[in-house]
Amino acid sequence: MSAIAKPIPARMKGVNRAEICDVNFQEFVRDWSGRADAKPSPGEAILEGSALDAGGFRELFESQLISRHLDLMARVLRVQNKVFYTIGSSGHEGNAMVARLTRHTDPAFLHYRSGAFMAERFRKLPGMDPIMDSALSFAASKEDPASGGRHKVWGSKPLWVLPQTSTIASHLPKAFGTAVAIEQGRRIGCQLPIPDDSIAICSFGDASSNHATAQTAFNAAAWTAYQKLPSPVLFVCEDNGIGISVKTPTDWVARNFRDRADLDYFFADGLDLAGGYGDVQAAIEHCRRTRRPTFLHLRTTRIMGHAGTDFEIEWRSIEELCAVEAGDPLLRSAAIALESGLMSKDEILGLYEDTRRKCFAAAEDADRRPRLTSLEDVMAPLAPYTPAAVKAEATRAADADKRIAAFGSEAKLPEKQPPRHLAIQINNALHDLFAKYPETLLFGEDVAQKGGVYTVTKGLHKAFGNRRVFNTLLDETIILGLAQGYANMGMLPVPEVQYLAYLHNAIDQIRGEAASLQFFSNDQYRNPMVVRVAGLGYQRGFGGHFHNDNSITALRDIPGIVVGCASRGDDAATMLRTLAALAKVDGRVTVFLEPIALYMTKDLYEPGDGQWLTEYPSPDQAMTLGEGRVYGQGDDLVVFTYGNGVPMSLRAARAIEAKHGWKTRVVDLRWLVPLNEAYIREQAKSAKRILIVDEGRHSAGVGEGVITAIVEGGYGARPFRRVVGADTFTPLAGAAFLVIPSDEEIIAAAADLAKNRA
Ligand SMILES: Cc1ncc(C[n+]2csc(CCOP(=O)(O)OP(=O)(O)O)c2C)c(N)n1
Ligand SMILES: [Mg+2]
Repeated sequence: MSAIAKPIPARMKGVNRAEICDVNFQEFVRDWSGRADAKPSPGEAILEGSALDAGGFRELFESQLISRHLDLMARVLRVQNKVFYTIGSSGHEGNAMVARLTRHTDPAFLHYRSGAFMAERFRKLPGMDPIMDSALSFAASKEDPASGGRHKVWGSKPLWVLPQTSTIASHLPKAFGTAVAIEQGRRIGCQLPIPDDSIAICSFGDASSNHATAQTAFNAAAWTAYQKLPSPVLFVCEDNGIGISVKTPTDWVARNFRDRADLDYFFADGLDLAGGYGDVQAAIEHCRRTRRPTFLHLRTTRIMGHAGTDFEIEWRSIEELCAVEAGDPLLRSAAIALESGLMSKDEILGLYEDTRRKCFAAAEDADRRPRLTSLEDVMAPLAPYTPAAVKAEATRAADADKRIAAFGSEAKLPEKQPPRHLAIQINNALHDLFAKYPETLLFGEDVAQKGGVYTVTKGLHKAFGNRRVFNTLLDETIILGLAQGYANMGMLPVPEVQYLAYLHNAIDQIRGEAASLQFFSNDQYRNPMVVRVAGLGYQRGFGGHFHNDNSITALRDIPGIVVGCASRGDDAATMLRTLAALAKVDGRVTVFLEPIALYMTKDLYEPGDGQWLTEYPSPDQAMTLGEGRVYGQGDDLVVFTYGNGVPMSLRAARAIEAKHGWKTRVVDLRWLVPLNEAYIREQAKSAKRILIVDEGRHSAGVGEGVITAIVEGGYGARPFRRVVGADTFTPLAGAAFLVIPSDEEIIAAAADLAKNRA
């Protein structure tokens, strides 16, 4: 006999699904007609056979209700402009079980549907108020303890919930990185900020589990476990069967993850606290005990659409909508409360209304609190810089005995050696960083035994061992995710991206993630790092585009980061000290851009002149952020440049002086992000003519920034020319040199300026 579909009452066909779910719950409780057991004591199983006791159930149920009423409140107050976010947690309230069964010191990287998880985690510390804290975040209040009003985000410093961006899946690599760091920190003797047996928790949706950034984290975790290395990360896939409007194929998540090698799969029903609790517990205990990556597939549903703006009624059938809403986990929780005899109908409805009242009262209160009203306030946590402390830290030498141990003997200290080229001095500076900071880690592709493809990291592995210098799997996203993880656990990561061209496929880990953490957490969380990137053009006999990439623009517009580019060995050493100090003192994300073509360059003007070799600066010297290096005193022509442009411009300047009789000055900017506009103007002030030599691309490159600084400084009337890379990819062999500036072009640009008598 075929089932006869029940007619859907008119009330249920309404447009406002939040109201319908709200009424559904109340009607469900009122109309419940089952038989109640005798009231259980708090320590008794909530239902026969359940791993959850009655006391625990009650708290979880309360957390679920807080989460639900925050959602309902947001829908009502959004239209009054008191709340600015309506992506809810309804249908996902089972994630409170994960919070209950983990510790508040287990770092959590959460999906945006984590209201119940948060409410439950708030119980772990006394005196905290999940409703008010959440309301402040919904209201974008300056007093929002998670982000200071910058983002509606689940976050808490005391509860170890690191705020996440809205980019789905982008948090999985750093969650994995944090798990690895928990284990590795102990091994290198670094004091962790959390207990040694902590695990990293990471939740995300079913659709997000397909994302490349998620997949690479699963892969990296499994790759690690396969080698019997620990990575205690709990991946929680909150499977509601849909991503905005795209359905996940039935059983896809189970099928995709159930049998993955070295990713241990558990399923739990997140719609049923009594039924799901034991399975959630099993997954968490497994992760903590075995230190293996664990995949918890948590069944959820999505009530009230993707967000307040998603009118599901317009694109889904009413029958389907009603069926989804009938699976509301709060109906199941109410039924458990009633069946078990724990709560009466009136108690449940009383608690429901009481929670509603609290959420609305908190939201109204939050609406009266101050919001961010000045640009200065908004940007305050973005790029902290305390120059005196940075200078003091950068010029603080490592203990003499540690340096001697790092370099082998006193006689081998680099400052006692003859002048050397860039690659050697970077290598020396890295040794020094390792001697100075025992929490430094260097990792990337081929950096360990081989010492990098250009031998820049040679000897570090031998000197400091596997635990501090190691090869990663081949994935830049993971390299940068690891960096964030180590930073979260108090270490100083120095990840290497082998070529600038390969930064681009992973750049969101800097742009969206690492660089934004300080901003979105109101400077409560920092992930300091020094990212080494080898790049730029002019390599002879090797290359093509991918080894000669000159796209610096991708880094230029990332707010808050620092990018330095040293063209000679002594500058590299003093710059690295400052980058590390910026990371240590101010928590900054810094990038050290290494010009590959200058690694081995020894001569400047003539073969054999050795003029591009430099002495190693003593360890009490450091470069000030933003300060360039000036060659020559002249004003007839001032050349602004960086990287390979520096030696080229110096050579060209000699020819230009000879030809035009001009006294020149070549300014190596050294710091590319942020550009020091005041410094550029100072240098431009007395210039009679200006040349900008920029090996990056024509569009949106460093040169554009220099010109803007000059023009905005009021010096735009000076005759100027720009010699700059073309807007093209770099071809192979000799043709590569056609697309980037040359000595001859610089000389020609000066000749052109000479014709300009203005
Ligand atoms: C990288 C990225 N692409 C697209 C989006 C837009 N977006 C936000 S949520 C979402 C669907 C996510 O679905 P799922 O992972 O199943 O989570 P759910 O919302 O169902 O809980 C999409 C496409 C995004 N935030 N990030
Ligand atoms: Mg989903």
